[in-house]
Amino acid sequence: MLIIGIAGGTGSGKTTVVKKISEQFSRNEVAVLSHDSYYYDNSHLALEERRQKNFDHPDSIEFELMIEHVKKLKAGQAINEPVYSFITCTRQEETNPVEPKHVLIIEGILCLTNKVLRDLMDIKVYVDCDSDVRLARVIQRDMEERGRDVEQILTRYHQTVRPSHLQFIEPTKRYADIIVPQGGKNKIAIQILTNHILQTLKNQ
Ligand code: UZR
Ligand code: MG
Repeated sequence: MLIIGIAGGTGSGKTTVVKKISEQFSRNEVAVLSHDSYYYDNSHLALEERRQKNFDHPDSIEFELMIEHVKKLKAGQAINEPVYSFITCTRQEETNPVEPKHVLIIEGILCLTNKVLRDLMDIKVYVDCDSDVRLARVIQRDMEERGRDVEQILTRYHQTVRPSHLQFIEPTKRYADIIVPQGGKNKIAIQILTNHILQTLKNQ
């Protein structure tokens, strides 16, 4: 199994890069694990308290469970990925079954911050994007998909998203084998990555 880690700031285009790579393979070849699914469950807190949490801090993710799942997939076993709601900031009752495939893509803002997880990856990618472009995207997306208004998004951006990006996320660029500028728009980088995956699969 080839394991690829894709990190980068919020709104940098990670999900788009993953989608564009996956589209070039058949469904039974690529599995995707997003670390957004592994946010700790916060149901013991009141909704307002949950929303105050710093979700851009490595401690907000249950890396132990994610690592256990990656190791299982690598060993050829299926896992049940948790399902997390950004609206309620809690884990849902249901889980999402993930089967082992030839390629496993792990994506998430903080996925290169954890050494154990990093060491499980064969290729590490950092999707780079200017922070004004990221913020513009996050405003639009969080209003449409994550039930926030502009004021809440900007307050959070200044209080936790930006400082944590600078402290935890941006520095993981140094671990990347490949840095992809302009995220999902970067057709050449996506093609190079896809070709590399195809080549590796062929040689396996
Ligand atoms: P991506 N996040 C939430 O907004 N709510 C949650 O319950 C959990 C996470 C946000 C988080 C981070 N912080 O910037 C973003 N904020 O999800 C990462 N605000 O997700 O990589 O898809 O942008
Ligand atoms: Mg995403």
